[in-house]
Amino acid sequence: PAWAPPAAAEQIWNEFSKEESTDEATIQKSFIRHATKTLARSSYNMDQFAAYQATAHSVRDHLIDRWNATQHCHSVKDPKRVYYMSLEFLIGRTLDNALLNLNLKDHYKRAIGGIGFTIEDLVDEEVDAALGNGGLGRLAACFMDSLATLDYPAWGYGIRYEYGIFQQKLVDGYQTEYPDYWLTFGNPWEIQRLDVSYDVRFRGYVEKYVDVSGQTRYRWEGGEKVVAVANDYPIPGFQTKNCINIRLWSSKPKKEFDFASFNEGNYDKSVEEQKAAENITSVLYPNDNHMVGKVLRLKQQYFFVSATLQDIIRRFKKTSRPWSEFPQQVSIQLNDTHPTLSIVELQRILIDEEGLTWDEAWDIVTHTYSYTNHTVLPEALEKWAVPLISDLLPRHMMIIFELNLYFLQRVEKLFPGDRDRLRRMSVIEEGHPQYVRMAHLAAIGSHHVNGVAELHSELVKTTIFADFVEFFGKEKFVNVTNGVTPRRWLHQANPGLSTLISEKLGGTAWLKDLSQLDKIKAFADDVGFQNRFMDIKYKNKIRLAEYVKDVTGVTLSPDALFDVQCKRLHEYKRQHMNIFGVIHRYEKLKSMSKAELEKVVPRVVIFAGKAAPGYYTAKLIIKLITSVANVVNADPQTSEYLKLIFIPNYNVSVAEILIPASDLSQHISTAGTEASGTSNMKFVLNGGLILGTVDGANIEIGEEVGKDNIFFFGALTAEVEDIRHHQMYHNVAMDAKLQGVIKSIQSGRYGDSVIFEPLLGTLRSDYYLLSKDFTPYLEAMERVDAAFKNKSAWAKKCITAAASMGKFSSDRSIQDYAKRIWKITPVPTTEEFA
Ligand code: 9GP
Repeated sequence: PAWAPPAAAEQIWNEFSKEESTDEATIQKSFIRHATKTLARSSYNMDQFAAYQATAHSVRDHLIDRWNATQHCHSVKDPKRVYYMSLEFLIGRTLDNALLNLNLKDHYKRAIGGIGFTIEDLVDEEVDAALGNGGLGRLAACFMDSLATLDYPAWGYGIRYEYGIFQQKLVDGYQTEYPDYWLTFGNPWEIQRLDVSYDVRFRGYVEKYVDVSGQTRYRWEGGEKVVAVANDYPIPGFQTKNCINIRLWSSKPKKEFDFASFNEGNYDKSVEEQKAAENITSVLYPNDNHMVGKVLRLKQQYFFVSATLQDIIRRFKKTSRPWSEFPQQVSIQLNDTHPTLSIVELQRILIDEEGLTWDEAWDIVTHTYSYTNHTVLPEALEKWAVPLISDLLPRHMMIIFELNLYFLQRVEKLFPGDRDRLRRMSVIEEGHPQYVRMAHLAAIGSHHVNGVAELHSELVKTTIFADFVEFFGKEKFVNVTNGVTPRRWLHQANPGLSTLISEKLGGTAWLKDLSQLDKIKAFADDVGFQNRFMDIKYKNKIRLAEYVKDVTGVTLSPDALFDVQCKRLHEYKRQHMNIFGVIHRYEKLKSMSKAELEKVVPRVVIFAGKAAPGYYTAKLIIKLITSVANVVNADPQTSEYLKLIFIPNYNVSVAEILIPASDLSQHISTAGTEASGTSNMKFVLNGGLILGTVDGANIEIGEEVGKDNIFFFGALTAEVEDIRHHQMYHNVAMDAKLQGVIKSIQSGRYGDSVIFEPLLGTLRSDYYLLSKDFTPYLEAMERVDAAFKNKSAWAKKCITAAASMGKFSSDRSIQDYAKRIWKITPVPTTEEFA
């Protein structure tokens, strides 16, 4: 270490660096100290937001103490660490989660109450950290919670975007996007580390030279440099001292501004470089499951990769181990292909800067990385134009060509003369221009490739990586089914249900071992328990109804069946099938007599989700939903039986209100398209049932909860290709009920139908099989309605299903990764470091 306290001072350090106690007076003192000293406020100059900030700073002190202890412990014990590299972390709010994980909620409730604020109000002041698009980013956040909770020595690495996912507002029923400047009033949860910074180079040229031993070598020179600065985001585990870190990089200019230009009077030019550098981490790309090949995005990826690797290598070098031990100390997980350049960058550093041979370096690389595939949708698979990479990263492009050559030579050896196979497996897609296939690069450079649910992992092996399975063997391709953290998605989002479960299981241990939920099944027939369980659901529905009233003005009855589909808008997720189903229901209600209407199960259909700003069809689906809602909600004849809501600006905090309030949720992707889904797990965990296709993790949820407690329908994955073929070449007529729905839209009942023609036009080729699945979908809905009528039987289904969700904790996913892929073990932060 650069400095050590003199012996006499050590005691002072030990004494004054201890975590503060959590009695009421100490918390109040800490709150007021932060209000007055950190925020420069006073008792006559406080408001709710300042109170949130003061509370956050006070809680942050606890996090930092634990963070320091954890890092100290890990430095001393020097275990193998896992580095989770992700361009997205969809964290949401932190205050409530931190209080619960630190077990300080009640303490702060009392202490803050004593000062004159209500902790629930303060929690609501926080702006979401929305540095992700959807499932992939939220999965990364759940994984961080599990890694911390299970005491694994782990770091998350990401980008500190100044603008997270855009804010969605509805204007005339259309989605409009507004920037999400989440840092306007600062972010109390991050620790800026101006001392932890690295240079990142772009462009330039490659120089060939002969080193002292006569070896031909290359070095990357020139170009422009920007600086990456670290911002640390502490992530506390639940009921453990362990507190891990997500390190988020922000970009800064290498030199603040060009003084020569400034003196010559070129004021704009003098700050140009600064602006360009800061742009790199300015905004999150808002595409989910869709690749858009923008230079700035490639820059973000390399910037992220370069800074992260420098940081990992600096830490590795502290212990002076030989390079050959790198894979024993370091495991790097690539969350999708977004950070795949990391593979090339490590190879470059090892051969160009550290002087290793190609083979030595490649051996280290391929024992360090593993890669998670999250989709097989062709439009989502990343590929970058060769000229783009050559321009931005000339040395990397050389290395990619070289490693591809060596790889294809090995393929040629195993399958001599099989040219089509070489073409299929190449990292380079031939054409004008050529492209780099990032998934191939990731698979070649990793020791394991995993899919995110059983079906998806099988599809990975039989579709995009079929040739790679033949070449590498099937052991390299594994499944790790996704999971969700029960701390945020049950304990925090649904305190009523969490309390009930803890009461029945005699404590909160189940929150760290979700398999214990199974014991709740014993109460599924108990009418008293059923009533309490459903009463909690009812209260959650009231909470949601209040929220909906607030944001949309529409009144909902909590007695109706709450039917929710909230996720990114995408044709493969088929929100349009849902809205077509709503139209069908509405038309049917309109044709019913009073007596018939009285037998109907009242239903509230709720949509939420963002569409990528450039995704025209997805945005039209939103417009259709809002247009139908205007008509349906204003119809006195039916409004008692059907309400339709689109909740704007879906995010983690909205999900926390929405999910615990649902009776039914829809996960209705065309079979084989949704890799896993994770909200499906959250809904069932919170006592709701699924209406879904035989896709992604729905299948495994079905296996756990039993076929009576899930509503499946629709074509199977194995049938999809044949159905598409048949539809294409055999003039198949559209499903009659769907035709009826189209007619209803075209009648102008929901406004000028011309605007919906492009959406209806997609049904001509019907790639996502709406026509084939529509009648089975409506039939499944009828089964739902019938089941909901029997209150006790419905409660039993919900209880049994929720109690069967033990498998879907992200703790289980993380243990799978740790044991089978990363080969790391827990390192609890012991008392001597605290
Ligand atoms: O579409 C998948 C989703 O099904 C999955 O749950 C999530 C987390 O594994 O990843 C999504 N994939 C992407 O966002 C892009 O590959």
